Formats: sequence, C-alpha cells, structure tokens
Amino acid sequence: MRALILGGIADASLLAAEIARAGIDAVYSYGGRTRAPADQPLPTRVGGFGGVGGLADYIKREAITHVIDATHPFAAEMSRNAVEACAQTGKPLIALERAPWARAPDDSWIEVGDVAAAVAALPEAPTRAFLAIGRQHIAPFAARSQHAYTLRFVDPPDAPLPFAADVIVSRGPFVLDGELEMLRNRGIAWIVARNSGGDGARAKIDAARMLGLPVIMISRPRLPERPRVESVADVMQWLGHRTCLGA
Ligand code: 3Y8
Ligand code: NAP
Repeated sequence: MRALILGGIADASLLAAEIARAGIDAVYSYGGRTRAPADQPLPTRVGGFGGVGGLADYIKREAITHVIDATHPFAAEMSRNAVEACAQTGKPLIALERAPWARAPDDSWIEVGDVAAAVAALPEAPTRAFLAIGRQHIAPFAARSQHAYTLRFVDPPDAPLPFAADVIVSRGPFVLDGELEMLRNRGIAWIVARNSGGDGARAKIDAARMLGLPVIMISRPRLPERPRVESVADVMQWLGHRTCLGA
C-alpha cells in the first residue's frame, strides 16, 4: 500500500500523524499556497501536479495505491482532478471532508453562492468589514471600495493590494477571545467568510454571534460524487487499519 494525501488543512495534518503512526507508506502533498507550510511526519511534496494528466502520471510513477482527498472544501479544482485521475488510473479515492457549519438560531447569516454575491451583499453605506477569505479572492471587493476593510492572510502580502486595507498576517487556527478582541478593537460591523467547517476557523463565527454581527457566508462549491468521510478514524478504517483514536 502507498497512500497519497492531498492535504493543506488541519484535518489533513491529523490524518498524516495517524498514517505515520500506523507505519503506512504515504506521501503528503501541499498545493504550495504558503511560504512555510507546517512540517509533516511523512515525505512531503509541494505544488501542482499539472492537471488531471499530471496527477494520473504521478499516481502511476509513484506506485500510489490509495488517494485521500483531504483538501479544504473550497479546493474544488483539486478535488475534481482527484476524482478524474483516480477514475483514469483505477485507484481508490476517499475524501476526508468536514461538515459545513450549521447556522445557529441567533446567527445572522446572509448565505451567498460565491464571492461576487458576497460583494453585492455588503451595504451601500460605508462600513467596516472583515474579509476572512484569504488573499486569492479579495480582488472583487475593489468594486465596493467605500468600506474600510480588514483582511487576514497566512503570509504578508507580496504584491500591492487591489484596494486600501488593513492586513492581519496570521496562519490560525484561531480562538474565540482573540477573534472577539480583534472584531471589537477594529469596530468590525460585517464579516465575510467561507463555510469551511472545522474548528480552525469557526471562532470568528462564534464571535460574530456573540457580538450580534452579520456574517456573509459563502457556501461551498458543488463537488462530484465520491466516497466521503468526516473523521480520520474512518479514513484509517478505509485503509484497513485500526487507529489509536479508538472507534
Ligand atoms: C497551504 C497549511 C493548520 C493551519 C491552519 C483549517 C484551519 C487555519 C481556516 C480566517 C480563515 C482561509 C485560509 C484558512 C483556514 C486553517 C489551517 C485553515 C482560512 C493553511 C495552509 C495552507 C493554507 C492555504 C490558505 C489559502 C487560503 C486559506 C487562509 C500551512 C495555513 C482563508 C480559507 O495567502 C494565501 O494564498 C492563502 C491561501 C488557500 C484561502 C484562499 O483561497 O486564499 N488557506 N492555509 C495549503 C497548501 O499549500 O496546500 O501553511 O501550514 C492551512 C489552514 N488554513 O494546519 O492548522 O481549517 O484547517 N486558511 C477559508 O476561507 O476558510 C482562514 O482567516 O478566519
Ligand atoms: P484549488 O483551487 O482547488 O487548486 C488549484 C490547483 O492547485 C489544483 O488544480 C492543483 O494544481 C493545485 N493544488 C491544490 N491543492 C493541492 C495539493 N494539496 N497538492 C498539490 N497540488 C494542489 O485549491 P485552493 O483552493 O487554491 O487550495 C490550495 C491548497 O490550500 C489546497 O491544498 C487546500 O487544501 C489548501 N487550503 C485551501 C483553502 C481554501 O479556502 N481554498 C483553505 C485552507 C487550505 P494542478 O492542477 O497543477 O495539479
């Protein structure tokens, strides 16, 4: 057995630790979005494969027997490529995908389908908005430059921003007290977030509820059907290994 983990988020790191503990031969793959991604207890590769064909070639060349798509729910292109490449090579694929956050009764969410709809959902009158969607998707907000924006990136910006904004450089995972303090100190009145799910980014959603702030919540892209589990233990079972996590 040789597993390929398409990683890049906290759950994938937890899986890598279990796979290493089980002594399974595996490779961890980052997309190469950040300057210094977290170390993994497995051989690691960084960067794209070169589309579906590149991934299929990699699977064959590296004698990969199992593919685990543990990428972020918004990493739609990678997930689609994995479905296609595994179909072409006949290798089994499973997705480790955390459940989306469910709106709580006292959440004030405006649910939208994409970034353009999120921009349109902001008020006309100037306000103060926190965009917690990384750097890849902020350019469309230049159309609403009347607002005072706070952005949060993993790495310092390496190019001029498409509009004036305050930038917080922090890789997370984030905690409630820190989010409450940041939102209060900056007088944030609106939050734009993606429904990532998981614990690493939900603190801002809980803080928004406590402060009574509206959240423009971008829902997840549609992905092709593929086997999907929500826990590391389920992936280990799929690989035929019991895990020290129990269950
Ligand atoms: C490179 C790996 C860990 C580290 C943390 C999780 C938690 C924080 C929530 C906010 C939202 C956002 C962003 C976010 C979360 C964790 C986890 C998670 C959101 C790292 C990582 C990589 C990336 C890539 C990066 C994206 C960006 C997205 C920032 C490592 C730290 C906004 C997603 O500057 C950039 O270009 C950043 C790009 C893709 C989304 C985007 O589209 O811009 N993640 N994040 C992965 C790779 O190269 O393959 O560097 O060590 C992983 C983490 N990101 O492991 O505990 O959910 O697991 N990351 C979003 O919308 O939710 C932050 O600020 O409140
Ligand atoms: P994406 O748009 O779906 O991927 C675009 C291309 O990046 C893919 O086609 C692939 O290139 C390459 N790629 C993405 N993930 C890869 C991986 N793990 N290993 C090797 N190549 C990868 O993905 P994204 O939204 O930019 O996310 C990039 C990475 O950041 C992913 O690993 C994801 O888990 C992580 N991340 C993303 C988010 C988010 O909000 N999007 C949040 C946290 C972490 P080729 O076609 O050349 O193979």
